Amino acid sequence: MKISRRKLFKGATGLALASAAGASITHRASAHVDIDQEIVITMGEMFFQAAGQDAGAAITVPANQVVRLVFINEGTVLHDAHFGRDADLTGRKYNENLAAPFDMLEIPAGGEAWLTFTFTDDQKGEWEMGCFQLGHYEGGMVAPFIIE
Ligand SMILES: [Cu+2]
Repeated sequence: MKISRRKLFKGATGLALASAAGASITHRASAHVDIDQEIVITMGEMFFQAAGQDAGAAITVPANQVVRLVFINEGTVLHDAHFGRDADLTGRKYNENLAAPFDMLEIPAGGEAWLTFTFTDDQKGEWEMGCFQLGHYEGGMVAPFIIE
């Protein structure tokens, strides 16, 4: 899997990078990849909602394509996005992390950020996207994340 990650916060100029063997990293804000599909996902209390879908509805992405997930936090508190299976509500993470070694994205209230993934055939299947801020997953801030 290739990961290109750019993280933009309101008023911030910092660039956060995923760093890992095998990850393709976007080091410059001017770098670009061609995006096959973009999905805008609104975050709020307590939900993920993909554009054109109901809150909490499954988000389906194709394997072997460059997919950009744009997160917009329209809520009033910080939210995060983890991808995986088998939620660990004590450790506040998924026991099986879809995007390892990428961990998760945190977006402050009013913030926006995006992730670009290319999932592989062996990642096809049903996963979840969840927010592990205390009480959020439990409050329903989780959605099926399906790679097909
Ligand atoms: Cu949250």
